[in-house]
Amino acid sequence: MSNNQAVEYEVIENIGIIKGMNPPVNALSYLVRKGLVNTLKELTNNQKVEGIILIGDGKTFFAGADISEFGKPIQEPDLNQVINTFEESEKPIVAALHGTPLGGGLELAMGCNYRVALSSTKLGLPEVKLGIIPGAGGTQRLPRLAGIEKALSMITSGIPINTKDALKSGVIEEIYEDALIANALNFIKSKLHLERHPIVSKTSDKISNIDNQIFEVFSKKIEKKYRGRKSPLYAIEAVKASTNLDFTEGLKKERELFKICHGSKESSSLIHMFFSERQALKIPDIPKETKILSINSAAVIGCGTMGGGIAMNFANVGIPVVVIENSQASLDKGMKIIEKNYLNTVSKGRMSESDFKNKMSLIRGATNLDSISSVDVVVEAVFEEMTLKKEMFERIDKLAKENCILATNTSTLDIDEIAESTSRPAYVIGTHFFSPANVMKLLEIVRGKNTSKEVIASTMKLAKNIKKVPVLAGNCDGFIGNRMFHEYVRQAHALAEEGAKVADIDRVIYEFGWAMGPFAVNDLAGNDVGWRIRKRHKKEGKYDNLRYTSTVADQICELGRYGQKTDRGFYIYDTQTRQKQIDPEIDMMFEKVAKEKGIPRRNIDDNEILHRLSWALLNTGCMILQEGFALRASDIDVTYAYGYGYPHWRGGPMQYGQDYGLKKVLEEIEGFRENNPDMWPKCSYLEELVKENKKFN
Ligand code: T1G
Repeated sequence: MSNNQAVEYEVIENIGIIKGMNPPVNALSYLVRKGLVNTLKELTNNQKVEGIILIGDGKTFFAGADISEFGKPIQEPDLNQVINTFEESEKPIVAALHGTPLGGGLELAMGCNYRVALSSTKLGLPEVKLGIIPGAGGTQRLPRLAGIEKALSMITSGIPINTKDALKSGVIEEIYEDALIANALNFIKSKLHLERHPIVSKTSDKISNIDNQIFEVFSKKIEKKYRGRKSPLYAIEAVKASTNLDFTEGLKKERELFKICHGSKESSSLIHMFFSERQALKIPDIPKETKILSINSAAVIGCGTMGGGIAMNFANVGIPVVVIENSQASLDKGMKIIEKNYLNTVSKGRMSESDFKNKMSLIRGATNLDSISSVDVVVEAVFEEMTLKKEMFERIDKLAKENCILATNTSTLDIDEIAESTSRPAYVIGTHFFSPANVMKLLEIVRGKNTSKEVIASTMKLAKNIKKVPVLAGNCDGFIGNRMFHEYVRQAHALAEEGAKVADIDRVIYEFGWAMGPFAVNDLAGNDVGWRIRKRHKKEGKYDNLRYTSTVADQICELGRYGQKTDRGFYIYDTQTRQKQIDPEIDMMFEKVAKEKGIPRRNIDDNEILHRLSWALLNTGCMILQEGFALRASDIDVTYAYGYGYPHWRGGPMQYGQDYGLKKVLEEIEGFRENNPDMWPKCSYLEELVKENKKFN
């Protein structure tokens, strides 16, 4: 029977079953909340009903509050009211969990008397990932169920746990392999004879006599791990309240802290990220029903750092992959690195020995290109050099089977030129992985002018399957990510030539929340990579007339200071510890170059460093949007958050600028342009947005 469209119920014998019907994830929207309360009332009044099962229809139990309602006035009943009604029910309720009971969903389940689950269920309180804390009793009920340590770990990380863990820590009572409803029916029937049923908020054994030191230890850990973030710290405070306040007061404290987080920039930025990541999957000119090519086997050409990492992505999800090198020695070396990477995970206890063996068995090495003849996708990851790539694609074209996706891992080269060396440009696409390729989540997918819709849709799907976050880019030099990064690094060099110290530039960026500053990144990636690209640009006549041309970057490469791999780059690295040390020599090199170029030196404050670097990214991002090489500003934000270590909680380079105010950003850019016209190309798209007082998309 239907209470409203979002909640239905039925009665089987003496048990009422309340079912959430809000696809795709049963988010607890207003209609669901209202439906839940009304349905419970009906079942309470139904004399025949002695016990109740709460379940979600479709792929999951309630996966949390409806995020799209955030920021709008709350329509009652709010979730706390719903949970109270369930907790006070006269008839026992079991929450039957499957899929992803997350956030408000798990909070609702904890308001029921019992919880049982299918074994594949993942349970969690991921609110900190949205810059908030659990706001419907999660910080008060989870510690009572699972203990302080488990609650702190789950709530501050936001990472869901599996059912084994949930059973062990007392969050659920039983696990089933299948037949959830039938099992839940038996479960609740077996409890009907009891006079009393457990109520989580009324228990306290697991929160008594807690040593307060645990909160300090967690806070210290969190401050380091989530540098700059506030919500995980508020979450700790809320959990602490469960130990020194009674339930009602604890709930009030949670609400108070929830409200602080709810209105924060951290939260709006992370929510922007959540929706942007999903939006990036939608390609306007590619209909949902586009045919998807199935990918059950893969080949990766090149088993260097990138190739090996790419191959691991396939093996990790059970796709057999052949890696190809041109000599047995290089292949052996590459395979050893893959093995070492996996063994590292095993030694940390994050992978079992049998899992390791299974993954390694999916990766086969070969020195002959013929091995690609039966695979569904080939990813070329050879040296970044056009002639070499074209030769390789000519050979791949001759050997690969019909319908095979031919992907290149180029980070800057022209996809169309590569595609022209084959007889099937419709099957050629860019798949730009980020280093280390087995870790970094971003996959920049580059469409050439002839890439077919099927190939684009299939590659986007493949990216999801191998657990990457895909963003579609157009075929311009450097695509989205590196085209912007190139300007960002050029700006960093200009700052250093004008008088900012290398270490100060990196410090400002690190303090802003990036994983590393631009010079440290270059040292990590290898300064020779950019050097090669600049040499190619020079050959192509690009940037010839520019005043800032990363002169010192070229000079240090001429000195063999390629970065961490040579123990010297913009910094000096300790061979053993990798600890970096400032090298005054480098700042002197910048000073010398400035003198030669006639660039006046001055003191540059942190604010100017941050804004010039931030707006260099934003201005280039706007140029990319104007030229149609990115679909939307939010795709650029996703690119930076998942591929470049940009702090998610700042929302990405475009959103950060928009939050600051595009009008102010443009005014500052115009000021910077007076000094350095060639670094700040005028972008009519940005000017138009400001003129019309509009926002991105
Ligand atoms: N609210 C609204 N929409 C949601 C949603 C939610 N909670 N979760 C997912 N969607 C949409 C999503 O935008 C997408 O839409 C579609 O559903 C499928 O999602 C009071 C305050 C559940 C693991 O943080 O982690 O409870 O793009 O592509 O890969 O304390 O979605 O198709 O139009 O991600 O199968 C806490 C967030 C909320 C869970 C499923 N809950 N969701 O992954 O599908 S805060 C969360 C997820 C809260 C309380 C607080 C995942 C998923 P579209 P999808 P999926």
